[in-house]
Amino acid sequence: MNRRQFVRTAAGAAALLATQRRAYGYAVSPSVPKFNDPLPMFGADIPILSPNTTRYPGADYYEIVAGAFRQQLSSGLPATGSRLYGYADANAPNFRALGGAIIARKGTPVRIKYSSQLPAQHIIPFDPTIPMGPGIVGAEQNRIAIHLHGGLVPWASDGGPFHWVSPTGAVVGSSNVNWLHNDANALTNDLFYPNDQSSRFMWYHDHAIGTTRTSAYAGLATGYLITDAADDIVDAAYPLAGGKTFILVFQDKVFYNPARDPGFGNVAGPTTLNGAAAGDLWYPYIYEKAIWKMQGNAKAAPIPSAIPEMFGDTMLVNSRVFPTVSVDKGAYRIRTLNACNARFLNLKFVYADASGKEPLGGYLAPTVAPVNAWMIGTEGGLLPNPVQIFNQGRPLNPANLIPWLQAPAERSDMIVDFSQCASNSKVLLYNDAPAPYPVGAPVFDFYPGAAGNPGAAGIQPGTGPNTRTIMQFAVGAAAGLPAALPGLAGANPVLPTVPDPLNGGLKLAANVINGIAVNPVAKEITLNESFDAFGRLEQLVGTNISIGKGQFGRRYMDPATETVQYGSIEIWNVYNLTADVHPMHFHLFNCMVLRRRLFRSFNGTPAWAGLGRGPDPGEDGWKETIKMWPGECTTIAVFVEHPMPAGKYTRDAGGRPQVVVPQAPIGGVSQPPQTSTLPASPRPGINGDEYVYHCHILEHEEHDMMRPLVAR
Ligand SMILES: [Cu+2]
Repeated sequence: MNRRQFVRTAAGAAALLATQRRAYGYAVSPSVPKFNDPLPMFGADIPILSPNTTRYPGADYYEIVAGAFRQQLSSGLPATGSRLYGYADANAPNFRALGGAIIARKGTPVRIKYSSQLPAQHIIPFDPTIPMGPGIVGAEQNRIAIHLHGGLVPWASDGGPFHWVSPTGAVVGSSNVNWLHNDANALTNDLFYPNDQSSRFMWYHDHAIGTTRTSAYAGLATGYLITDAADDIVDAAYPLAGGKTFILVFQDKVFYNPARDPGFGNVAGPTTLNGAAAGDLWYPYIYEKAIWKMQGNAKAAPIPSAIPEMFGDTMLVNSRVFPTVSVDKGAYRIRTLNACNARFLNLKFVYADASGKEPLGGYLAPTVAPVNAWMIGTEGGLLPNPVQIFNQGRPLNPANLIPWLQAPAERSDMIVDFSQCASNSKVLLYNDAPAPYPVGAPVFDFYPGAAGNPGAAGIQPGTGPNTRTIMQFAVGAAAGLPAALPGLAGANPVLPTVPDPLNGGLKLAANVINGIAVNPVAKEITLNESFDAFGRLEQLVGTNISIGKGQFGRRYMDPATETVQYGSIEIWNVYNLTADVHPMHFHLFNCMVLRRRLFRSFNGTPAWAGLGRGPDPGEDGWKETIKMWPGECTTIAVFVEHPMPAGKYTRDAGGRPQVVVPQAPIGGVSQPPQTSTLPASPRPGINGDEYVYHCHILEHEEHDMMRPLVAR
């Protein structure tokens, strides 16, 4: 049985029934011209915060506020702008989409105090019926929790689901502890990031339970870059004009078009949207049976309702709709982030036709542009060696049609060489990943004449909606930098691996690595699909122990089942019993892909279908967001480092980590340092340090594909 056959026979592909839509169906965005607007650049158009370096000597200190604002995201959208959420410097708030980015240096801690100015009512319909834990009510739709995605940080600064605070700080989630503040007005809204990680492109985004998917969609997300000496060498080889950092953040959105959905501005139920205007963000709020599977004779879902996956119809890069950027005929270092809620991106470079806006050769057989591209890093930093992704625009391995498939939350660090492209040509960044991935539903694929999409007739060439033509590179005539690949060997060491002839793929090279014994007991994890009390699809994570009726899936609020030890190496086997690829994201630790292996059936143990295969190209470094394919067991090696290692941070009598915080002088009088001790999580049943792991399809994460991760 191959992957596709499994998908066909599996018990529940998420969205296969899309043959008709209601008036308020999915393609509601107005037509917006493509490639008219310049690509915003981080550091120029998108604010990068400046640290206060004197408040806590030796650390970069930031005060960040989350707020609502309006900004025009396309010259083709109303000048009044779209209503958005974002981050800004709390002392001089200048809210811009994706604003509040941070550049950190390895070895220099970052401290953050954060607060919320969000409105009491969310700008995206709020569904209180998905699990949110005790004591959380709709009036706290403005709560926030800042999670540093990819950060090796003490658990109390992880910004997990229950780390949220309300705007005044008067109400906090049950995981919030006050350990860094020693002043009289102690609040629990501060964070400590040690930054003892190699260079890597991370991001921080909201993670408050019940509003993660909607607050991230509304805009609470931006970049967080750690640099180090190895990174400097790469940057020196690829300087960009003005010293700007070439980052591409991809998002799919829907912009409200009142002609298509008159009801959106006044959604019945717990939330009304207080006058959503044309051009504001639109988000699905009705569980449409015509699109989503529903259990048997289930009663109607509430309105507004959570939905299984949010797919936009209009693509943004760096907060701009279908932008364009001029490049020389040379090589660039480009870091990317898929910040879509649910959409996978299978990226490639294609030539544009004479209009410059549509793919030459059409949508089904676009003409590749002769771009050479190498991946040099992913979520966990630099790879052991550069991996060529495209040769003259074509996959290096002709059988691999998805060499640059980016799931939500995945990042890539790329060297992209336009030198072989025709002078003054237009090159489009093109995506043909089905949505949901990998089966796909035509209703979520937007381009002129899109087969099977009932909204395609309204899509004209040169305009959105469109989810295939993401952005345009306007290639000039001048020669640029050569693609001189950096030597990466030794910059970011990985665990040693060897081929595993018994199982296929790779295995760790030894039972003891760097003095650490590999835990001989692997963790057995399952990814599951089920239905909730309303008959709605829900995704779950479980172990290989049945909880009855052959079901393995557990909910986030169920007791923790995964505990890891600091300073350990473990093997996790994750069996995907669903029909979707799930990008599983692990807080706290990085991991390495060892093997993916098909199984025919799973009843607690797998019946294998042959040997497994090793990691895909570009997966041979550290990762924290890993694609888990349907019908496969993905085996990963997990390295659990302590975010505050004993050699650098002291311990109290009970063995709890401490951070000694230098204090700035007050009125010229030097102040003694303060010692802050990190407590264990107060949440019942955790009995240790509390993290989570979850699918990074945000609608899956919140309903309910997330589990506690306990570290001790
Ligand atoms: Cu998922």
